[in-house]
Amino acid sequence: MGNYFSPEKETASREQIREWQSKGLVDCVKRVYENVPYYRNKMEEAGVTPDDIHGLEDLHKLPFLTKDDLREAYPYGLMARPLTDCVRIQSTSGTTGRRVVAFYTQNDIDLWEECCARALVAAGGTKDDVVHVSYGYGLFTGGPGLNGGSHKLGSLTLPMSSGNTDRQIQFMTDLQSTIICCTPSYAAYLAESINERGLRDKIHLKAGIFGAEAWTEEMRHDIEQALGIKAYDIYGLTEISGPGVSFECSEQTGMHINEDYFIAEVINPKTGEVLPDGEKGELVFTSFSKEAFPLIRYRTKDICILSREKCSCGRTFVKMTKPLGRSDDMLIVKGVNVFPSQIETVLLNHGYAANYQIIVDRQKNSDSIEVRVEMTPEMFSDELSKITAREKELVAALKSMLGIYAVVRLVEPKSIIRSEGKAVRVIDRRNLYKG
Ligand code: DLL
Repeated sequence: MGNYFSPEKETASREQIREWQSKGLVDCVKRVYENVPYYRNKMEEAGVTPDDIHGLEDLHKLPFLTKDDLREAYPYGLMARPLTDCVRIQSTSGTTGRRVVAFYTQNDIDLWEECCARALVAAGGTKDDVVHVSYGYGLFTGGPGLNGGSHKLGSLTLPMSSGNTDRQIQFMTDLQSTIICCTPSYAAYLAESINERGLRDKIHLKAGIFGAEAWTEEMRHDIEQALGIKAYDIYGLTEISGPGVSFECSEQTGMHINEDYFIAEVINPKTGEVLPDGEKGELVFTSFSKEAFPLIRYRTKDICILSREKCSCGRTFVKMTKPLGRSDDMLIVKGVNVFPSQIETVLLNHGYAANYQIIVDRQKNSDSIEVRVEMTPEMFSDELSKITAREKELVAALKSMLGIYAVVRLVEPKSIIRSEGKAVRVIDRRNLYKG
């Protein structure tokens, strides 16, 4: 048994949770049907109206929502409340087509921050902790989410944001940070930097809350050893609120989904059929409590397994495994979501053909991305300095499109192996999804 931020919610009976979800769903469907023409059209196309939805048992009648819907409805088309009721916008990285913009009322922010506070408490956090938030702040949800959760808990919050490792370590030692929140890759990098500087003894960390990208059990072990902490996983996505959709407890065997706010389903990504607990499939969320931007049956593209087995922490919320892969081609590199199509767009816009390869690797827990692209025969006959200049130009264009640095290598025409079937454009050497 442990401590909880919202004990009455986190340990509620399954019947109670089902009742919250049923009532919330019925209410949410009515709200979106009345206020969001996009939803009304979708429901009409599927031949379903709010009168058909009496509770959780009718969820399967509702159509799925995908990233394509979000793109089509960008930016305001899925809002269920007028803009004047909203107090915040968050967004994912990516080009307009891929970018997700989420809107929040004050209530939506409160709900989200409560989820993050629960994650902090599950990791042993209390109001006496110094919570060092090194997720990025800004449009990305990581920094604002954990920052808000830490405030809700009453902990002392250090809004460090990412980068400037020397300053991070200095604050960490001077102000005796006890909980660190960042991506697992950055945690590994911080751990390495701390140990290199011989400062391990000056660190007071006891726990870390790491998410936003896939990481393995081996990586967890390495970080725990290097920093002398317990490392907890946290999951979330901008569309549904941000970090804290689910979080790990002391058992560290999967993440509890905040089911008083979100309904989780796992489906067969090919057929859309709902799968029973224990089976692997695509995770789908219904954020029925959200006011400004509630999503019904949103397909996350994350592959995982749900389990409702009793947890020794006492929480009754369903648990999801770490994401075991994705059903689309999105990569997460240095914590940033990258679609190969974004890279292709840059290449084509700069006069290259679509003969390229993206190589993602992780050395010493730090991600790298290299783009190899074939020159046209005319470019190939250019002098070296011109080729180097072209590479630099692509590096800058990719940085501006993706927000991260990618190595660019221009290679000889016809040197990238042609595939007889689907082109193998991405080589991900990280092996991230082995659990
Ligand atoms: O990454 C929110 C977040 C911030 C979660 C900080 C945890 C901590 P997005 O940028 O919208 O939101 O990316 C969402 O990231 O669909 C997953 O594919 C992936 N992801 C998030 N958490 C994890 C995790 C934030 N713990 C996408 N393990 C999701 C593996 C994760 N993948």
